[in-house]
Amino acid sequence: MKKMRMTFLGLILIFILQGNSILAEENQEFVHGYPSESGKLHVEGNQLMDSLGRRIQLKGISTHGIAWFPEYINEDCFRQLREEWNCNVIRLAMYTAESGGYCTDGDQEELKRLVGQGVEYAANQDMYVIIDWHILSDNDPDLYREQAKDFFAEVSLEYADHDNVIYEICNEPNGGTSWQQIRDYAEEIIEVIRTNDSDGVIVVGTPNWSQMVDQAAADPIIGYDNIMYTLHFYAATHKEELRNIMKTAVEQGLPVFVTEYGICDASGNGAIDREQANEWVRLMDEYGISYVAWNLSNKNETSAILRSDCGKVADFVSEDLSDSGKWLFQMLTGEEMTDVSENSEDLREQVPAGKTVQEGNLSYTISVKNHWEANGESYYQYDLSIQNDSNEKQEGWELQIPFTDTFHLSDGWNGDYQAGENVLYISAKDYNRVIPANGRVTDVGFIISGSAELTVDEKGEQ
Ligand code: IDC
Repeated sequence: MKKMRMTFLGLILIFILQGNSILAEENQEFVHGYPSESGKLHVEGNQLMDSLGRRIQLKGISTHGIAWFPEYINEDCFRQLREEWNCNVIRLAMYTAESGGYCTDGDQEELKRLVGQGVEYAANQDMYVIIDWHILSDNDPDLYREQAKDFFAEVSLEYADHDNVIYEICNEPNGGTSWQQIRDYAEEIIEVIRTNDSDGVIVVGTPNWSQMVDQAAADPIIGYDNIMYTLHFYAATHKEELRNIMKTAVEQGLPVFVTEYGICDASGNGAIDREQANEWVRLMDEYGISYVAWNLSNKNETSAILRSDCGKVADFVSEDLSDSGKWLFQMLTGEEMTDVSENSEDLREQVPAGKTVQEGNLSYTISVKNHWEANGESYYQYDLSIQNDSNEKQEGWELQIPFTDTFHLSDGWNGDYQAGENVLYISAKDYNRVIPANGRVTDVGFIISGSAELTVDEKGEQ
């Protein structure tokens, strides 16, 4: 009897231990690997794996349509996304049917050239890259099946030896296209790709704008390795119900890849739903699902990560970002973006102390608050304060600051700025033009860039 009890306890112990090991496995971290270390990817069960046999999670951003926004395919932009935004993947969205689409009126050679550049820049910058056959208004991938076969035959031949390439063969089937139809198309395209690239990861779209992963889970493609299935969501439209569909499909063993998502509504516009967005991120992180945000552009729509008045194509600072962009940066890095490029060289120690210039009743103190190197240029952030030394209020203030060299004014606040040759003119804003008796105006500042020796020209000082 006593022995029996021991055995029974032993059994309980074994169950507890097993339970723990299952839990431990579920909680296992997913690596955020880059191609130089993680190498060629493959799929095991429902999980994307790296060449070292670790469970890997990709997180990054998608371009907008490359026919419309080709300018963001540049290496500086990719470098920043990789180094400062921690993106280990970028998606190249090539629309097939919209204006400029690959299968309609687009310039096919130019589009392939852009894809080629994107792949190279991603490889140089140590990122995975998704070549996205972006069907949308064409509903059913079968419509341009022949073109898709030719395209994927070409790119898979060209990039077969690129370990960083992932093929996405039909962005979002819709308009009632069934899983059977998609599967039929997919099998033919997979066969074409496999002729050249025997094991590259291929992502297959699912019905209803790549939402019905349950249908794929019920009837997955068999006979090929390294196949994943697309789920897309827009957090202000798709919530708990779609999350449950994703969860169930993954638990049934389906490898799901979120190759596109937005935190606004499904139009790519409208209000942001942070709460839902965070729920999605939490779930994807829990299951190690990879995710790619829509979109890298300055289009005037909520999902664009850049403000529409941002004309830059790289070296973005926080002021260039839309609310979606700020959210994305913070989600990917765990930090808010500062205006000082993270990998720029911080030269704060060398910053000289402020100097004061007296003009009538006002004394202006100018000091370099920060100094850093970025993009081969020296940046200087100046701080300006204006002290009224008299017992009477003063109305209006202005200052000319001569510099030793030419410069570029990159930002300025709480003043009106005008850059002349080697001289910066600053005057009051309406709200800070009146300085009370013995009062002070502060928080005026600007950023200029130029040569490493650039400084205030004391000889020329007015
Ligand atoms: C949208 C773009 C928009 C463009 C439109 C083209 O944001 O600027 O005019 O496509 O028809 C998707 C699609 C993606 C959509 C996006 C937002 O994959 O192409 O981009 N979206 O509507 N699926 C769900 C949302």
